[in-house]
Amino acid sequence: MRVLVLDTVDSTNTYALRHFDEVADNVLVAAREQTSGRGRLGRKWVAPPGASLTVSLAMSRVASGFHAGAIAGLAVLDMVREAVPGFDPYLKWPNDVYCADAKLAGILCEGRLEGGKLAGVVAGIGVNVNLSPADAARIGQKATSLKILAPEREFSPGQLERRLAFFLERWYIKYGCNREAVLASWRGENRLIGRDITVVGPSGEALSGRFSAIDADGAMVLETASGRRVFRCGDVKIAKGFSPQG
Ligand code: BT5
Repeated sequence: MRVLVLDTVDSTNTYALRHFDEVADNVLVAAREQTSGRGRLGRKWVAPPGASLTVSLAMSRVASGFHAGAIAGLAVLDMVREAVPGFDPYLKWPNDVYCADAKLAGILCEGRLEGGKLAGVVAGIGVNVNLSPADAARIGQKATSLKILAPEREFSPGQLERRLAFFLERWYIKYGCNREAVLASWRGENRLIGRDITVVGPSGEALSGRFSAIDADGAMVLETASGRRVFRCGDVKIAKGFSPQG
C-alpha cells in the first residue's frame, strides 16, 4: 500500500471520498495537518500538527461500515502493539482504540453511495502520537498518546504511517480471503463484551446493561433490565479507572 502524504487538508476523509476512485484499495491518504478533522455526528477531532497520525483508507470491497471499522481497528492495534510493546490496547465498540480508561485513537467510517447503494467506505483513523498531557487534558474525554504512554521514546508519525499502511493492507487482504475470521478477531479485541456498561444512543438516551455480544452485522447487543436492545450506533461509557482485564 502506498502512502499519499498531504501537508494540509480539510479532512483526509473528505479527500478520500472526493478522490475515491483514484485512491481506493491501495493508497493511504495521510495529512500532516487537518483544518476540519471530524469525529462522528459532526464532533471535532483534535490533532495538533506533528502530534497525531491522521489517515484515511478508501475501501471498495467491504460490505459495511462496521467491516471497514474492523479492518482499521485491528490494524491500529497491531501498529500500537509494535510501537509500544507491553501496553494493552483494546477496541471499544464501535470504533475506538483505548488503553486502560483513555482514548488513544478514533476511527470514523463514512459510506460512499452510488445510486442509493453502498459503493464503498472510507475509514478515517486518528492516532495520538506525540499529543502532550496538556493537549490531552483539553479534550472533553480522557485521552492518551504513545508519548504519554512511553515518554522516554521519540515517535515519528511518518514512520508509524508506513507501519499502519502495512497492517491495513494485511487485514484488508485477510478480509478478502476470510471475512468471518477477521470479524471474529474484531469481536475478540472488543474487551467490553460481557461487561456492564452504559451506552448513550443517538437520541441522547442513556441505557445501562450487559454488553452481551456484537451481532452478525456488527451491532451491539445490550441486555437491560427491561429486555434486549440492539444499537447500531452510540457511545459506550466506561468508568474512570476501568481496566480491560476486569
Ligand atoms: C472518532 O469520533 O473518534 C473518530 C475520529 C476520526 C478522526 C480521523 S483523523 C483522519 C480522518 N479525517 C477526519 O476528519 N477524521 C478521521 P467520535 O467517536 O465521535 O469521537 C469524537 C470525540 O472524541 C470528541 O467529541 C472528543 O470528545 C474526543 N476526541 C477528540 N479528539 C480526540 C483525540 N485526539 N484523542 C482522544 N479523543 C479525542
